[in-house]
Amino acid sequence: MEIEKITFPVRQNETGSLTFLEAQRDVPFDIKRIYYIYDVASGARRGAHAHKALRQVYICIHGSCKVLLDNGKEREIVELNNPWEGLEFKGLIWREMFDFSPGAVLLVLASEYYDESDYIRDYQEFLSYLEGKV
Ligand code: T46
Repeated sequence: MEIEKITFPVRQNETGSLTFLEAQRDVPFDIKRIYYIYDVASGARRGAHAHKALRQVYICIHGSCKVLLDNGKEREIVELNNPWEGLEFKGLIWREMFDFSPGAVLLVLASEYYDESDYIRDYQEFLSYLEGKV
């Protein structure tokens, strides 16, 4: 699967923990946008789309959630449950987020401003788009 796990620096002492990340250093692109998903209803699924060009890193900064990844050939489920760990998408990947723990917060670092035309929100269209790219 075209993903990479990134481990961010942690500074920890008896008073608590701090994690930081710097664009082009800990995250391999310039960050133009940050957004976060929270207050997710019990049992809800989000996502069900792919991005054509957007570069992203997902970080579950509180609680946990699972991400179903599908590159058209294989499927994999990754659990995110560490505030110091990022999931980088490195290819065209269909994704669905589910199993959010109560209070979970999924933070996303993105390389571009919001652009709906970058989304593929239909699975058949995703497969066709993949074929066109091969
Ligand atoms: C992703 C996952 C993890 C905006 O207006 N601006 C924005 O920057 C974003 C991200 C969304 N929106 C609008 C578009 C929809 O009307 O907010 C609404 C909810 O977005 P969406 O249904 O795409 O939410 P998710 O949770 O399915 O997906 C979002 C991101 O869109 C996506 O890039 O990777 O979070």
